[in-house]
Amino acid sequence: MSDSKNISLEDRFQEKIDNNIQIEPKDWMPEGYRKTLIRQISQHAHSEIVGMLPEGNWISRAPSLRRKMGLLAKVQDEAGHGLYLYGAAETLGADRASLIDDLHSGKAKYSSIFNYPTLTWADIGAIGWLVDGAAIMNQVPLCSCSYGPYARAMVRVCKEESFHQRQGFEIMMALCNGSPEQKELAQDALNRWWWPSLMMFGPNDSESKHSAQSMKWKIKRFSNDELRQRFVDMSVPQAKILGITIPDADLKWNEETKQHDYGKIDWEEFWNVVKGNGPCNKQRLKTRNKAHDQGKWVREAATAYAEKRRQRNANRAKTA
Ligand code: FAQ
Repeated sequence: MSDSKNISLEDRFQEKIDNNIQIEPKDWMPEGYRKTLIRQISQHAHSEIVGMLPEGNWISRAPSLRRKMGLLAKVQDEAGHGLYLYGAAETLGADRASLIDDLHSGKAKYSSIFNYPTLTWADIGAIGWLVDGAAIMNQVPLCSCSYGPYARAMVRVCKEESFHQRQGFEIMMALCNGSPEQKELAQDALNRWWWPSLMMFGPNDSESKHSAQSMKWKIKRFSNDELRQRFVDMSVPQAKILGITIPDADLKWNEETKQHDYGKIDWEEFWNVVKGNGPCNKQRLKTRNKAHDQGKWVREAATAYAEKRRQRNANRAKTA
């Protein structure tokens, strides 16, 4: 660290980041850093919450008690992730109720992937395998991001996502080792979820408006394209083990780069979904709004209980 007295707060902050010293809620931080974190963490929280819906849709139709228990636990985990993340955003001064209002009004973004429908049971396998797989690839580096509360929340989230990925892969494995019809369901799910999973990593680096600054601040540790490439390289051998084919005619091993080359992503589809025009955007927001309205009495009861406890503790403190 520099000991110059003239160093600006901003330079001192960047020095801490460069020296891998984590930033904590009460530390000085540039307004842009705070805003970027609130944006990313709240979008991430919203994704976890909306992300419960495509899979929640299959809890009542899971093919066995064991599958139902696994899926139920997974969906509950995603709710927990959303809550830790809203908590992390609050440490930056964000108001949870306003963030949630922004989600419900359609103002806030959440991951594009959750606007696709879950048509068959195999989609639950594909989500666990691919969507949780992509989420882990993106989130493990966040465990060492520069903002302490976000990094710490990610440690537990990643452990749980690993379990989710394994349960998804195991569903795919069971289907691929089952009847020809079951294997066909698995292939169909891979066909529909592959490209949207690649889109989860965000636009190409050349189009990613936040990446350069977020990487300088070590909020992001790798670029969108770097993580997407790792995901492709990880998934290809897994698809081989399952015996199903990734729907990309241009996918091939590149001996020079020691990576897989892959085909062109349909960015028009991606931006269309991000702008609210994907297959399920409207349905997802409608369902979230309905759940929020129906939970009003729970929030009111919890607030009344907390207020009663606060008063009781205050009275006890007075008489002690
Ligand atoms: N969908 O400049 P960049 C999960 C937006 S959690 C929608 O590259 P950035 C767990 C971006 O926000 C999945 N919008 O942005 C689970 C920005 O818009 P803005 C969520 C997207 O932030 C599994 C604009 O495009 N994970 O799956 C998407 O540097 C199974 C420009 O993009 C996280 O949130 C997209 N895919 O990089 C749950 C991880 N991509 O704000 C249930 C944390 C980009 O200017 C079941 N987030 N946009 O209006 C991140 O790592 C980053 O925010 C990125 C985007 C990489 C997503």
